[in-house]
Amino acid sequence: MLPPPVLVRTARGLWHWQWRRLMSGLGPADPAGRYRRPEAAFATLPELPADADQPGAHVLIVGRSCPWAHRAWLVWSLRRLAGSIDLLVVEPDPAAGRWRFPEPFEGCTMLTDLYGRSDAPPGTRASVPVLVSRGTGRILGNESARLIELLNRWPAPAGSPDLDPPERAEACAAWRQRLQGAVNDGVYRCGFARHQAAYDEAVADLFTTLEAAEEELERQERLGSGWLSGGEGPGLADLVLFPTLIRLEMVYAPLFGCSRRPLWQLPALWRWRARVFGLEGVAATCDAGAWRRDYFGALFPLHPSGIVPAGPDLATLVTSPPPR
Ligand SMILES: N[C@@H](CCC(=O)N[C@@H](CS)C(=O)NCC(=O)O)C(=O)O
Repeated sequence: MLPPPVLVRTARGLWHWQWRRLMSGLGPADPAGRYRRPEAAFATLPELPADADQPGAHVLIVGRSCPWAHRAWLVWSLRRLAGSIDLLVVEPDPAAGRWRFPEPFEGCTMLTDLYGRSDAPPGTRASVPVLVSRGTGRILGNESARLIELLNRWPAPAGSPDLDPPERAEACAAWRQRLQGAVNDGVYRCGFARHQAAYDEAVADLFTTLEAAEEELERQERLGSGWLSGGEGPGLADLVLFPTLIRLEMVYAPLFGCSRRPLWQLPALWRWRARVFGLEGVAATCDAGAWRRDYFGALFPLHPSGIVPAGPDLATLVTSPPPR
């Protein structure tokens, strides 16, 4: 027998109230219910340290599921910085909502311990990516937009690409600026919206920008390039777009409602995504199982059951041409 309507209404009202409280734990919102990303504590572009080329003197800490960490990992990988910067992958601790070191690092078991020792203001979110000096645990930076610029200037082996060459710097900067708000943060603005209008605005921004990227990539392909800011190889703009788009069908469409158009309807973007995935070292930065587990398992307010969906298989997103 169905419960009486008054009970249903009360239960819904209570759940909704509780849901709004839980959503505040995911991030702040403005009065209109639009998600607002908190500022990083070490947000300025760090100086290139004097011992930058000393093997192992610095450690880049990333988490597999984090798209902001993914962009730093991609730059580290494509510029072949493994000889000078160690990569450390932290694991999520969903019960505590924190990042945990696989084994103690600089005497810390949790990333919050490392941040606690730094000069970050109390209450700072212990986020990835973060670049630290080994031995002292000093944090050089934790804002991915700045870290990728630093990693692109980091001394690299001969033949490593410059991902932001002067001749495309202007186009690259313009795309990065646009993608950051509408796409990289845009998927979170969709998923963490508190009201329909906030979601509608975010999803419109997201897909308008993806459609603009589609047009630009078509144009670049006609010019003989396959990259967002032109040229013969990927630039920083490509590397900030990729972590978001590779998670689209797997996480952001089903969980955050980023589903206005399936990506196969944007065939130049689809081809571009496969092109980026095919670059040496990129596949190793992609762990679809971890993405699904971390997002569906940890974002309780959006997915209380915690059930992790089965697909889609990453290989089907990056190898096959889009359906015509
Ligand atoms: N401003 C940062 C944001 C990074 C960020 O939000 N990282 C998330 C994972 S995707 C995190 O580590 N959050 C931990 C927390 O908020 O406690 C950047 O772009 O580098």
